[in-house]
Parts: sequence; structure tokens; C-alpha cells
Amino acid sequence: MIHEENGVFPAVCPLDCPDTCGLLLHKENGKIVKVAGNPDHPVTKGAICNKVRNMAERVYHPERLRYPLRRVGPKGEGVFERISWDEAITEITDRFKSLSEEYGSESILPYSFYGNMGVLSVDGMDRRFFNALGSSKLKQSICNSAGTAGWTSVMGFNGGTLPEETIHADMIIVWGANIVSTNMHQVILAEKARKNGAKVVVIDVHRNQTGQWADWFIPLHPGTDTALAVGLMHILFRDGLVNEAFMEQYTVGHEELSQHVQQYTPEYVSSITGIPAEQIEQLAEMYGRAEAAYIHIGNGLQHHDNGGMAVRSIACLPAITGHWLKTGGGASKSNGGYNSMNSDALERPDLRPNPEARTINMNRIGEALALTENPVKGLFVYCSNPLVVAPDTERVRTGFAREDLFTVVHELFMTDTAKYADIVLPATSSFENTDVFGSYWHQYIQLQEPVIAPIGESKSNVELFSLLGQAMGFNEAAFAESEEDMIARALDYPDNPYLNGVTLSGLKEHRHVKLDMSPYASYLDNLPTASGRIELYSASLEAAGLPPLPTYVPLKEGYDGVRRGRGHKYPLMFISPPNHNFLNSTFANVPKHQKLEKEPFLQIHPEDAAERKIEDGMWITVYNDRGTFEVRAKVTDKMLPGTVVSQGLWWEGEGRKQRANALTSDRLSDLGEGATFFSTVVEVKLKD
Ligand SMILES: Nc1nc2c(c(=O)[nH]1)N[C@H]1C(S)=C(S)[C@@H](COP(=O)(O)OP(=O)(O)OC[C@H]3O[C@@H](n4cnc5c(=O)[nH]c(N)nc54)[C@H](O)[C@@H]3O)O[C@H]1N2
Ligand SMILES: Nc1nc2c(c(=O)[nH]1)N[C@H]1C(S)=C(S)[C@@H](COP(=O)(O)OP(=O)(O)OC[C@H]3O[C@@H](n4cnc5c(=O)[nH]c(N)nc54)[C@H](O)[C@@H]3O)O[C@H]1N2
Ligand code: SF4
Ligand SMILES: [Mo]
Repeated sequence: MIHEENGVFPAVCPLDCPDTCGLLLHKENGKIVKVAGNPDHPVTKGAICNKVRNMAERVYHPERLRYPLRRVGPKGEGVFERISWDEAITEITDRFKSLSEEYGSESILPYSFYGNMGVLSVDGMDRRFFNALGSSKLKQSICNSAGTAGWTSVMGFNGGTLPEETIHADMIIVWGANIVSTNMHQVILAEKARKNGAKVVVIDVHRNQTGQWADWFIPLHPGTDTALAVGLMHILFRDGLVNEAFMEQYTVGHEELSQHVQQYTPEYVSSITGIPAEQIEQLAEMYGRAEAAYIHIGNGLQHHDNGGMAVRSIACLPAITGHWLKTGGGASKSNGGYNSMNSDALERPDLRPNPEARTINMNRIGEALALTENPVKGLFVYCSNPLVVAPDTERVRTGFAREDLFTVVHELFMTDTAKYADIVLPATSSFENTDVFGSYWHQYIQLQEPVIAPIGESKSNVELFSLLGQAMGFNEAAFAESEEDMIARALDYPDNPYLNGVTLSGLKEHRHVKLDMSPYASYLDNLPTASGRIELYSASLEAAGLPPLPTYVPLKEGYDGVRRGRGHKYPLMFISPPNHNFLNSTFANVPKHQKLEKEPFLQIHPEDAAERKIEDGMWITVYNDRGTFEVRAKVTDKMLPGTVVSQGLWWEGEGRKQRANALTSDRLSDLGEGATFFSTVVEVKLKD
């Protein structure tokens, strides 16, 4: 493919998006001229989003990094000189060797996330390198850790209802997810269900694109989803809308749960959530009487102090009603568990000289860079842009600005983060690589082979870390392995029966191969929880000193336990979810995508705006003790009063403070040590 000048070639969307679409790249005269959906992909069926339709503009962006750079100006200013790869590799390995000698190998920290979802890129050769180096470990908890911990406390593993089955649901609840923007093929499937009569309910703090599409949009106060879930359980038990036989056979703790939720009367829940009691009654009745209700659990509600418990509570709903038994019924938070690959063979933890090395939580990168005892002295960032995406930007920035910190950033662009690097290395785009992709939503494994040659002198993660491994003198075989050998090893994993029959040769022939979903038929009989059943009551949470039953715990920051409001220093809840045309902070530097989003802005309720004499379109300052964010106001009643929303993770603008994370806190969630981006309180004023 790489050597053919013209043609149409299969590819995979590499972005951190549940859909993991099959793509077709159209090449003319050696260049990709069009990115389209692959109609042969059984789930994504040729439909792709606007972001990736414009992907060629990103791949051939004039500002793509083309060769290694060394910083020559102050950190953060982005002044660099060109160096050769040999110089770069020598400088990095020399520095890492001397840091290891002087401060110990744990003074070096990798910082990465899923800027490219290719397994070899982010869970492959990179891990081998940091394992062999004996660096600190990174807890990758910025996205869905809280929800994963909440979900697995009930169901035991990261898997739920299969997407294609949801067309058979007669009620679909989209809970804290903006699927019109973030999971478009789930919308297509829900539309099919809707044609057959299903109703779509959206529960969110903000009438986002998905709320506007729904049959019924239910707004609530941020961080109060647990209260709603237990309030629904109260009514379901009270009115006999539960499935006793199902609970008896498949769950533990239903009697305790039924007692426990008696305290959550509709009136009490209404006072917490802001949802009128009649609507809570109506929703419970609709859910209890549905034939096959499906709940789609998003990221929004888990990015809170109480996010783990919120997901845990919602995960109990299909278990008390038995919706699990109906095709299309049940719930899903992530389906990543079905495609887990052989991580030991890929990541080689056996190469690590110090298995007990410390772990640093990526949400706390600012704090970690400020440690004075066992300081972090070397930092290697790839597939992530922490200066934009990590909470509490100013703290992060202060850490990255440290003169004594040696920072390497491997990137496609000079991001806000790369500007703080000592060495910047150019990365290939995934269309230039060989890699294998699972999806955390559908059940197909896909293969990517290079369609174009690397741009400039850029190198893939695999090539980079194998070069570094060899230059450090690490175990030769592990760092000399080819991509195809790595893929074959990753797929050879009898511990995961769903991976049975997925092979490299099958992938080479078909590009996408379905997991063996036969074990799914006995899904409920083989749950990997301690009891083997759905745990409405969790003895392991109890042992950890946490509530064993779904329990509403208010948000921490300045929250008065019922709702925020006047008299508080920071009376507004600030929500900063993704926007439609960026993918986290990716695309925020591409003109076409910028134009589609126009500019960052803050949505504020007319009552909150009037109180502050703010009118639509005015420049405002959003602030709290951590920082400031300067944008234009958009006055709208899409939220309840007391909540303000700014979608999209923008890079710092020319002289403009437009990074939402300047305001967010690096507190960790109740379960899973996850991020709490949305449990942020602020005040808003007219810009001086
Ligand atoms: N276009 C686009 N697609 C993306 C991304 C992107 O940046 N852009 N990012 C990708 C990634 S990494 C992820 S993790 C997913 C995330 O995608 P989703 O799972 O859709 O999650 P979010 O968009 O973070 O948040 C969804 C909604 O939760 C709401 N919300 C906030 N707090 C609460 C609350 O307390 N309760 C309730 N009920 N709702 C609340 C927000 O208002 C928001 O509308 O999307 C992926 N897809
Ligand atoms: N306020 C607020 N903050 C958030 C969120 C939110 O909703 N609100 N969402 C959070 C969530 S859910 C997530 S998942 C994180 C996402 O945060 P990140 O994972 O940092 O995501 P991106 O901003 O897309 O940055 C990925 C970077 O990887 C680079 N990249 C892509 N491919 C490769 C490659 O092959 N090699 C290398 N070396 N680099 C590559 C891209 O150019 C890009 O700059 O953000 C979190 N931050
Ligand atoms: S970002 Fe998501 S919807 Fe868009 S092409 Fe990629 S996988 Fe598909
Ligand atoms: Mo995410």
C-alpha cells in the first residue's frame, strides 16, 4: 500500500473514540486525498464523523513536526533548533543513564494516554522500554477509572450489552454521555430502535447535542446521579416493578438494597437532583414497565468526586429489573473487557528490575512534579497533551517549567506541552504505521498497515522505543521484535476466550475480525465478581471502608449537600466536556476544525447571567482559586441555574486564557482514583 501511488486502502480510525471506525484512504500521486468510511465494516458501515473526514488536513498540516528538535529558548516559549535523530537518541539515553545513576531509575516518569489507540503504540514497545528502564509507573486514570471501578464492583469486568443488540431495546437511557458527538454509531443504532417504537431518554446536566435529539431530556444538578438512581430503585421496589426471580438467581444483596433505598423518597431525591418528583415517578414507571431497557453510561457522570458510586448505582438498575435477560436490554459503560489482549507478552513486565517501583497518578502530575523527596527528574510524554488535558493547569505548568526537569515529548505537533520539552521528537500518524486496534464499544479487532511513508523524519512509537531500548543496551530480542510478531503475541491469549480465533493471518486477510462472542450467551452465569453474581451489595467495598450499597454522597468542593447557590464564594458548577469537532485537544490546531467550533465560550443560564449583568456575547472571566478562563458568554437555558458549561479542550490562544483545566481540581474520585474534572466550582464576572 505504502508503495502504491494511487488506490483506495483500508485503515482504522486511531482516535480515542468508542466507534473505532473502519476507514478507506484514497491515495492520488502518493498522497491521501480523501478519508472515507469503510462500508464493509460490520458496525460502522461506512459512516464516519466530520473530524476524521478532515483527517488528511491534520496528516499533511504544514506545522507537522518533521525532525527532532532541541530547546534553545526558555521552557514554554517554543524556541528550538533542529538536531539529528542520532543526537536526540544519544542525548536522551545519556540523560536517562545519568539520572538513573544519580537519583535512581524511578526519577524518570512516562506520561502517556491514548492519543493513538493502537495497541503496539501505547501498550506495546513503549511499556517494554519503561519496564526495562525501571522507571516510575503511571496510573492512567484520566478518563474512565472511576466508572470502571464502579461498574466492575457490580459486574466484575468491563463489558456489558453489545451495541448491535441495542436496536432491540424499547427504551434507551443515555446517561451522562453526549453520543451525538462522542459515539455517533450508537445514535444510528438507537435510531433503529426508535423506528421500532423505542423511546430515548437523556439524563444530563446540559441539553447537549444528544439531549436535543432525545424524546425526553431530563436535566439534573451535577454529581447527583446516584441520588436519582437510588430514587428510581426506591420506586421500583415500592411498586413491585422489580424482578424477584432474577435478583434471587443472579444477584447478591437485593434484600439489603430494598431496605436501604427506602430513605430515598421521590421528594428527597427531587430536592437533591432538581428533577420534579413527578418526573422521577414517571421515569421509574417507564423503566420498570419497559420490555428491554438499555442504559448507556457515559463519561460525564464519572468525572466527579462521587463518579464511581454514580456508575455503580446505575449499574444496579438492570439487575433489579432483570432487563439483562432481554436482547438489547441491560447496560454498558465500556466494552473494552471483551478484547483484552496478552499484555504480559506485549508489555514485558518481566523486564523490570524493580517490580515494586512507585506508581504516580496521572491526574496528579502537577503534584508529582513538585515532589522534593524522590523527585521526578526525567519526564517522557507521548500520546497526550497534559498542558491542556490534565486538571489544574497552573500546577502542571509550574512543574513542566522546572529548569532541572529533563523532558522529552514525542508528538505530531508543537503542542502546549511540547513547548516545555528539552527534546521534541516527531511522531508518525497512525496511517504511517502497522498496528492493531480493539474497540471499547464494538467487538471487532482491526489491523492497520502503513498507507503512506512517514512524513519527514517522523518515527512511530514502536520504532522510537525500540531504538531507545537498543541504545540503552536492553534485552535485544524484545526490542528487535517486528510489529507483526508483536501482534501475533498480543492475540495469543487463551485467558480471554473472546479472543479465540482472532489471528494475524485472519486480520491480514479480512482487516477486521469479530471476537468469538459465544461466551456472551452465559455472561451472567460467569461473572468475575467475588461472589460470581451481580453485586448489589459489595463486601469488597465494605472491607475497603466504602458504602457497600449504592449511597448518595455529595460533591466535595464547596457543596452544601443539597445544591449550590448564593452565599458561596464560588456558587456555579463548571462543566467542561468534549466538543463536537475536536477529539480531546486533538484537532484544536487544525483551521477547519477551529472554524467549525468558532471559539471557546461559556454557556450560562439567563438567571445566572442577569444576576451578574452578563449579556450574550460579552467577554467574561470564569475564575476560582486555581485559575482563570476568559471566553465569551452564551446565555442559554440548556442547563439548570447554577451550572455553567464550556465544551472543548482548546490550546492556549494568542494572549488568551482559554484552557478550561485552569479551573479544574486534581482531587481523585471515590473509586478508581479517577479524574474529577466536572466537580469544579467557579464564579463568573465581566472581563476587566
Ligand atoms: N467529538 C468528540 N468525541 C469524543 C471525544 C471528544 O473530545 N470529542 N472524546 C472521546 C473520549 S476520550 C471520551 S472519554 C468520550 C467521552 O464522551 P461521553 O461519554 O459522551 O462523555 P462526556 O462528553 O465527557 O460527557 C457527557 C455529558 O456528561 C455531562 N455531565 C457532566 N456532569 C454530569 C453529571 O453529573 N451527571 C450527568 N448525568 N451528566 C453530566 C456533560 O454535560 C456532557 O454532556 O468521548 C470520546 N469521543
Ligand atoms: N476539562 C476536561 N479535561 C479533560 C476531559 C474533559 O472532558 N474535560 N477529558 C479527559 C479525557 S476523558 C481524556 S481521555 C483525556 C485525553 O487527553 P489526551 O490523551 O492527552 O488526548 P489529546 O488531547 O487528544 O492528546 C493526544 C496527543 O497525542 C498525540 N498523538 C497522536 N498519535 C500519536 C502517536 O502515535 N504518537 C505520539 N507520540 N503522539 C501521538 C496527538 O497529536 C495529541 O497531541 O483528557 C481528559 N481531560
Ligand atoms: S473519531 Fe470516532 S466516529 Fe470519528 S471516525 Fe474516528 S472512530 Fe469514527
Ligand atoms: Mo476519555
